[in-house]
Amino acid sequence: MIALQTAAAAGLTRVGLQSARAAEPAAVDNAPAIVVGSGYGGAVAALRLGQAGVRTVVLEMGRLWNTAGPDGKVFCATSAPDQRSMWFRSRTEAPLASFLWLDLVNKDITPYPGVLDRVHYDNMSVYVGRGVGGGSLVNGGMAVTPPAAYFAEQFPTVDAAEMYGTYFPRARAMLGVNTVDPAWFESTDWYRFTRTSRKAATAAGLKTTFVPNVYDFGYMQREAAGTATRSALAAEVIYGNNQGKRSLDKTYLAAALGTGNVTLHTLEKVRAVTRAADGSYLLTADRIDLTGAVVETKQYSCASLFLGGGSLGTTELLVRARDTGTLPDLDASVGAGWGTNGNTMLARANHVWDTVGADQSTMPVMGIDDWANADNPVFAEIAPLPIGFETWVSLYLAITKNPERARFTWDSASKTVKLGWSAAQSAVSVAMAKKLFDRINAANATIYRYDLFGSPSKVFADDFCYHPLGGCVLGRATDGYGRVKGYKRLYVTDGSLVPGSIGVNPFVTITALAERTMARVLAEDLAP
Ligand code: FAE
Repeated sequence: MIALQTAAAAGLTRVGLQSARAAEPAAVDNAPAIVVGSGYGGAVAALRLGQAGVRTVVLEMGRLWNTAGPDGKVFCATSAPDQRSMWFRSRTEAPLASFLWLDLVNKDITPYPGVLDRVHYDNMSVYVGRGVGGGSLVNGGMAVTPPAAYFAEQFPTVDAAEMYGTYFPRARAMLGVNTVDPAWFESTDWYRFTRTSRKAATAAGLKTTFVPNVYDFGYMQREAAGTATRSALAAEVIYGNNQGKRSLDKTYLAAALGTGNVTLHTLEKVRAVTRAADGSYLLTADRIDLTGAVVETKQYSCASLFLGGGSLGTTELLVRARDTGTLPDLDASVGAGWGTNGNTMLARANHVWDTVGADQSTMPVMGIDDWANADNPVFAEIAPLPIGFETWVSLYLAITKNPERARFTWDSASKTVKLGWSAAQSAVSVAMAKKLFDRINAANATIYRYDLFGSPSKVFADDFCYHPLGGCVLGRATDGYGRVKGYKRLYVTDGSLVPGSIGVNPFVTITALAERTMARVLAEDLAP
């Protein structure tokens, strides 16, 4: 597998294995296939198209993250965020707003196409990755395969045996999934925080389970031994990992470029899609510079269009296309079926003797698994709070089985897409998380932390999520394989296919479903 080609500069707009084709064409740039977005869904599409010999262009609105900044690093430190941290912000917006109610976390920055975005809707904001690799650049790397029964409940028309026999294993192998060495886990200071949370869960009679990750645990052990440059052990995660993590630019996308058939254009945001009389798709994309100014508006055309802009990006494009009349035959269900995967963050205060340690790895490796509890299904990831001193805090990302769903709609006045999520819908997740953690607090005689999520004494972070899912749900807005209803050769391959909840961290499911779509589409629709 090769590494991504070195970019000449951060503002580079075109990367290929061979040298980039010469000048930008003045008019329409044609390709047999175009992929919008380079997260999990987009990366799988690009690789499988490239391997099948289909010349493919990938359009990504974020930048390529392979150029060192003035500090010699590609990504900035979490503790000292600079312009690289967030997508066109003048101040960072970290998930944990405060510590001891003090605004110690967020910093003023210069607007720039940074790697983490927080997209604000009414009552809900959504964290997403921006750049070549999408969410894989900023996420916690937890690579979880959902319980088969819940997968079947969410995807009743998908052959679960084929998913678990073929596509989940294929996805895990390509993503480089591995597990922490249990003996090292039990002995290292870097996972004391996890062991302390496990002890509290066990005291409440709850089950915990190890969770795989795409961070290279061999590398992490070398970090701990002092023989490798620290990344997960240097608090790096939400603004990017400089080492250790097998993000998509090192796996699927590197392999896609290695086919020689895939070209990647960065800092280009697709804003409109329509169809020409001959059935090809016409795309309008704004190319921005590092200040965010639109420096060029480009036109593309392709016979086959693969949408991998993520739940927000893909759904926004399609809702806009349907409701402004550029793709009027899209199904009425486009925009519907969106959920937060029941995400709620919270923290507990441990007793003074139950330390969590000043040293904390940023890669979670364990969850409290109470999903089988029909009364209150919750899977809670034991999350780090790596701020470099003892806090006695146990932090969690609870994934609850919240059945609430919302719809994206086109607002013609503001020319934007709105999300109809309400605070009452978040309250459903909070109630489920609270039920589980009240139990843990009762068993351990502990309390919640009140100082981490802003506004006086907010215990449950109910206003943001990391797992946006749905909007173009499989089998509703598309057929059973991601082919968009109403249009030939238009496909969705990303998290918008998942109907609002999958019960675990979602990227393995998104990747496996994309593998399934690509296998079917290449065999049936694009066969030579
Ligand atoms: P995604 O990875 O978001 O990729 C979409 C790409 O398309 C992005 O690069 C966009 O910049 C680009 N794009 C969007 N619209 C356009 C457009 N119009 N034109 C051009 N480009 C566009 O989508 N999941 C896990 O399974 N395990 C974890 O540990 C985990 N931790 C997380 C931690 C954080 C902080 C965050 C933010 C997310 C986390 N997630 C985790 C969620 C996971 O990253 C997410 O489900 C996937 O990245 C979604 O994959 P998609 O392919 O749907």
